[in-house]
Amino acid sequence: MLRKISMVIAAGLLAAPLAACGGDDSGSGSDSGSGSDKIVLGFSQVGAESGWRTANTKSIQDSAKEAGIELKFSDAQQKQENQIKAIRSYIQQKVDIIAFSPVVESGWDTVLKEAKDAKIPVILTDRAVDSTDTSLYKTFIGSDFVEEGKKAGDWLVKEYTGKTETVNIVELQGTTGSAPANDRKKGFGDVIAADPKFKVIASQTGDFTRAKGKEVMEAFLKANPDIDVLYAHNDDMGLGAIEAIEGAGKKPGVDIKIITVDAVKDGMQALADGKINYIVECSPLLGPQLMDLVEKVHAGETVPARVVTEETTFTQEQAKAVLPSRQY
Ligand code: GYE
Repeated sequence: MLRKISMVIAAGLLAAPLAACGGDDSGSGSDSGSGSDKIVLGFSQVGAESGWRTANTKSIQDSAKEAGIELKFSDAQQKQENQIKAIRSYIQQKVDIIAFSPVVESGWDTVLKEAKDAKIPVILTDRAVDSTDTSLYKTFIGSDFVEEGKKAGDWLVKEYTGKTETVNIVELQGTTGSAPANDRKKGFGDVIAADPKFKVIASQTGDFTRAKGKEVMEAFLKANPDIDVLYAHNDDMGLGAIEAIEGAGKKPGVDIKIITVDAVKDGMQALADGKINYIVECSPLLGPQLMDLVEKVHAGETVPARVVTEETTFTQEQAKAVLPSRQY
């Protein structure tokens, strides 16, 4: 009993910081339980760490508006504890559906069980959880990150076909413990393992941010005079690393070849400018499909357990061609 009361108080206290982070975005003034027949969706976003994330947030907010779904939105600033608090607050507010992009893969079972007990369906977007009980969520919509890592590795293998010298690779990993960091590392590693000339000489997290990407690349450059390739798990870290490479008097894209993932506008511009060599696309425009799933789940329809986003890859020439019409 005591626990229950303190939880309610904690949830009440939470309402203020949630609102301060952009909070309820619907502007409609209606809330759950007020008799409005709008579907109320509570969405817990990872943060605002990258261009990808900004585009993803916009896609979700725009498409909720378009679909007439009331969106309660909160930004967890890349902290799992904030996401858990937000989810608990949505449970307490009795939203119709909860969707979230889990910052890391592990540690969700308890809060997901709480949502299930409250009979609030959960949809995972963008990133996966490692819960073995798949009844804890209805569906998972997002990219195949292992496949993205493989595509990055495939390009490298092709680029160095016929060459025998060692290729020294440094890797900037995404947020530690996140699905895209784990899977992009794995997919890439599996492909390049087929040829011993590829050597990953340093691999560290840059937390998916530009600032961290720059900082870690500076350290890589100091410790390793002979870097041939940078594989960055997203464009933002790659863009930060470009600054570090230029700062060290080297030419990104030429002295050090760069492969990144995402294909946001700034990344595509650097690719077109010859500073990045190859980008594996990861689409952040998940909003329309998410709203579609929200409506179906709310109506009690069966939805596929997994919805995989379709995506492509870009060379420098392809980037030049598509840049003018790029949405994000
Ligand atoms: O690649 C990165 C972002 O989860 C797919 O998160 C997403 C990743 C994306 O910070 O830029």
